[in-house]
Amino acid sequence: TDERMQWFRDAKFGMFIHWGLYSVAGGEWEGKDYGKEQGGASAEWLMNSAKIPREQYRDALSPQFNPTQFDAAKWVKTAKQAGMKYMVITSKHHDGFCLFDTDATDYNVIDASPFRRDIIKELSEECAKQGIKFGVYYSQFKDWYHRSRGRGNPGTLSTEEYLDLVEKNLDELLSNYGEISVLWFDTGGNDVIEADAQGARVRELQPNAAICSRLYSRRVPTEKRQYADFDSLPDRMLPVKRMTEDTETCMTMRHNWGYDRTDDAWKSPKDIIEFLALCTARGVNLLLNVGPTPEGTFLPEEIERLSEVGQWMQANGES
Ligand code: FUL
Repeated sequence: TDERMQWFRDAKFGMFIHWGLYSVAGGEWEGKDYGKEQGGASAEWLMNSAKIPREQYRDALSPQFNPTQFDAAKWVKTAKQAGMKYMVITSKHHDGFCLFDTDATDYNVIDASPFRRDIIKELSEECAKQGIKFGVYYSQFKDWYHRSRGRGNPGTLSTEEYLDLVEKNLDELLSNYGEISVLWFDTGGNDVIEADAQGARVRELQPNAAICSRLYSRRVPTEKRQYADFDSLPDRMLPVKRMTEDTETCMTMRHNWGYDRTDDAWKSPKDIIEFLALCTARGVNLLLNVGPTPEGTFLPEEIERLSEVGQWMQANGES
């Protein structure tokens, strides 16, 4: 793992992007605010928080997903200027909607949205072009659209079919987009065999990809997390001592990860810079999150913070 993970150690700082159908809703459903600043779950949890039936969520939001101002070159440039060395985007979050072209489900940006552009393709190509590493977040366990959740919530797929979908999605993500440097799994279940199989698939198709420990449930002891290349700490957590193992923490710029229309709990540029400095001192990578708008842009507040971080990085010889 040592050689394989060297880039990750050197990188220290990356951009996290939460973007999907939930961005269109911006934390609101039928006039009610479900965002985290309201004490609820984060905006990308809307489908779950507002208990929206899958067809209703899909039919309301997917026809509106048309981020015509999306410009991969601009996003990657903004990340680079902030001093970030890698980018990780939600290829599929818990709502099940895929931001990439897939043959395994119609619930994707090409078949189910007017946008019809493969976001993962455009970003992966731009990252390669501009020389930063590219990775994908993929919610392997929670999928409120496809996976059956017991009685009254049948899902479109049985467990077996769902695992098949995950396998196909992984094959696509790991085969069609050049080098994938991070596979950011999230909130794994307790089934170690299932997780190991997914980890093994990643290792097989992209031997150099760094796999996030959230492939496994945190209840699975560390020594049994065979395919976890780096430990992903709970959001914004920092260990008290300097880490010698590969570790990453993530943080968002306000309360919500996905775009939220009313969240104004912005962390100050100073807060962010201090946290980054602390992360670096503890030997922990920081994945700093933005939640782009439904139009496909970063918010002015995000751009301002990223640019201040970039100036600080430059002043400290870290560009
Ligand atoms: C959590 C998810 O449930 C949140 O929606 C978000 O993606 C955060 C980074 O990880 O596990």
